[in-house]
Amino acid sequence: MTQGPTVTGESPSPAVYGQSDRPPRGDYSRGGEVRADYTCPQDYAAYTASDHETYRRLYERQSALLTGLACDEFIDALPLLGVKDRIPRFEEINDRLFPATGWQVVAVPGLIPEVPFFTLLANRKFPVTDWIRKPEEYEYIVEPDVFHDLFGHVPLLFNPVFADHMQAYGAGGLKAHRLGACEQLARLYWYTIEFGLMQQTDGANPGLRAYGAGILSSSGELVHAVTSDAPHRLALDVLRAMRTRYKIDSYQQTYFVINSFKQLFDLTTPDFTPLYEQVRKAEELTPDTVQAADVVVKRG
Ligand code: HBI
Ligand code: FE
Repeated sequence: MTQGPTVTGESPSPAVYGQSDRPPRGDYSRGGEVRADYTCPQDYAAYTASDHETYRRLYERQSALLTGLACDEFIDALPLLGVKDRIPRFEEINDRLFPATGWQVVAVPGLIPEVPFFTLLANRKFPVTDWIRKPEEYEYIVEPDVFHDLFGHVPLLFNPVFADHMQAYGAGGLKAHRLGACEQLARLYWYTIEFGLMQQTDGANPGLRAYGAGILSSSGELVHAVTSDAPHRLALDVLRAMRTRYKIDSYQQTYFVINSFKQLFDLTTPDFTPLYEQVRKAEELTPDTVQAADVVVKRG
């Protein structure tokens, strides 16, 4: 478990993204157990039998759906998570993850502000929300919970190329914060790490596959993103993705497609400073827009 200064007296405040008319989920006080870096102990004893059952059912349904829809890298890595019949202890995941790629998962009480979020990633620590959705939210939840964070994000942290990409993203996020460009970078994150598709060319069965955690942790969106005729699918262009607004409470209308994690890593390695300037000058695009300059993989 990460050691950090414990916040005494005052607790870190929750992060709120976008407009919201309901209070943020998660307990950010925990009797003073949330540290200044927003990490906290995973309160494993607090999980009920029903919580473990929710995780088990979500894992079972989602893992049965992956063939032909998820990228090979994800399918290969998922078993490395280990536990499937209850909420895992984060330490037991770290026993495997740290030796594999130097990453660790750390517990957080929910969404955290951008700077602590990027700081953790830059240090190869992935913040995982420790609470799980209630049974009545089984099908859909807007905020990340432990199932989204573990099942969706953590398997690819066992992949060395993707693992390096996530650390670089954290470092890039801290720079974006200094440049006042978090919104632009958050859009790229949304359209790649959360909702990215990959055109898989090698392997036994080529085709369009998901690698984004928001897709991989949702049974409805996994089928929609890969097989539906409705959404647009465009080749990833970093500037284009940064110009595109996104919706957090419906299936995406546009997905951006990469060819490989190596390509994603190469596209996102250059200094984004001049790009942020270009994005600021360019017009914002709605999530359903297709432009003449877009490289269209499949028009919706
Ligand atoms: N906090 N716990 C948590 N999980 C996230 O995915 C997350 C966050 N804070 C900020 C954030 N994501 C986004 O703003 C990033 O895209 C920048
Ligand atoms: Fe996520």
